[in-house]
Amino acid sequence: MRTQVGIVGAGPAGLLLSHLLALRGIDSVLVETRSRAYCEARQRAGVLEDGSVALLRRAGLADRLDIKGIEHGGIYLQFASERRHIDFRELTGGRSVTVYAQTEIVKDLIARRLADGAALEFGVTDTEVFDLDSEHPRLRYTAADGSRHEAICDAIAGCDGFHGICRPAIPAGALTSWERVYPYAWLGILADVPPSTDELIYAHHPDGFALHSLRSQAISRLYLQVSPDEEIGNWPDDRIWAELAGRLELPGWSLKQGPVLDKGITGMRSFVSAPMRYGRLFLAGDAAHIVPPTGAKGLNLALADVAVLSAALDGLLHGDESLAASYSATCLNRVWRCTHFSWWMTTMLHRTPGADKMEAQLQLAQLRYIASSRAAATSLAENYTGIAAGPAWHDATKRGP
Ligand code: RFL
Ligand code: PHB
Repeated sequence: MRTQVGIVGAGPAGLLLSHLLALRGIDSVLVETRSRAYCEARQRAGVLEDGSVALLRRAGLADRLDIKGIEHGGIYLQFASERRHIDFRELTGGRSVTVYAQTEIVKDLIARRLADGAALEFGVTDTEVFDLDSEHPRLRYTAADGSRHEAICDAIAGCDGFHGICRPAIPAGALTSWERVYPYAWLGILADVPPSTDELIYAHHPDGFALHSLRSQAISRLYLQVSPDEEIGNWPDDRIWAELAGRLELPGWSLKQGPVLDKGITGMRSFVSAPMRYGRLFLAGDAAHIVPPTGAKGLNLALADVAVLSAALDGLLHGDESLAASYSATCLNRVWRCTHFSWWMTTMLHRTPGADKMEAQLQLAQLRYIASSRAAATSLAENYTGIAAGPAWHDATKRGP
């Protein structure tokens, strides 16, 4: 089989890339190990930067997003029994974020790719990528019916997440990676109850971090900091609600409780692997970098990577290598900014097991500073709503012509 771009992984990165390439008249084959139902139900991110919303609109993918997405003009930071609003619109000249679940983006993308007749295969096994430093890298996989296939490509996009096969296919000496594993995890629930807040609440608490998010006016999404070796079986619903109510408690406010629809525990790490290209294999999204979820950046980074990659591949396939050559550096600029922001939010808001008493005081000093200094609050707001990466902001402080 011959295709222009072989894409591994039907998460947001792989699906959006195949659509953006199709808009440029470039064909692709996209293979995914999981079933369509699994991909559409996997509970993950919920917050889109305004740049991500604009990208999805430009790509003609925002019909449902424009109806169901909920625009938020800020967040609440809660600490020392106070809840302080950080007003993004006011601080950043009108910018906002949109609450729209990753599950919905994935559903929108799959429906659109199938309607457009894309080569999209779920339930594949034994995916392999070869000849990465040649002009025709190959993608091999076993389809759901057991037949073995080989796609001869002009380029391969590794969009197969942190545990995928593409990054490990790059010779070890060609990559440098940086990693930090945090000594805590998030227990997340999806609950059939209207949210008890109009905007997200990020709460610092002596018992550990808590986050109140939402999926719609009827469905809440909440998270609790737990130990990374915690077992979900130790957390019956009553215990989860009691812990959430305690950590989010505020005089005059109460947490509405309801049936738990889904629950799970996720570990937290920061990870960056560079460069994001080896020969004609390009890595995008979680395959190349992971951030802890506290800054709500992972999905946005995955979408931003493939926006850059679609233009780079278009150039490469038409004889202009310049954007492909700068792909990794362009993306890593944004990746490192978000890696720092996510680390900063995470370490400011979570209780570090075994830390001395000084640590909580330093965290509270930082939180009070954000709540009282326009400069500090603006820094949080512009990072959360999304800094447009690229020469414009990189060079913003340079003087002269
Ligand atoms: P994905 O979504 O992991 O998709 C990779 C796909 O590749 C498939 N795959 C393979 N397919 C074929 N052959 C193989 N050998 C394969 N190996 C793997 C996998 O089955 C999968 O379908 O990566 P992608 O596309 O890069 O997207 C990244 C995002 O999913 C991720 O960054 C976000 O979910 C992170 N994240 C958040 N990001 C935000 O921007 N805002 C948020 O509010 C936010 N909240 C979160 C989050 C992640 C969380 N968890 C569970 C880690 C909250 C949580 C709890
Ligand atoms: C979510 O709604 O799932 C969510 C929101 C904000 C975060 C992380 C996750 O920082």
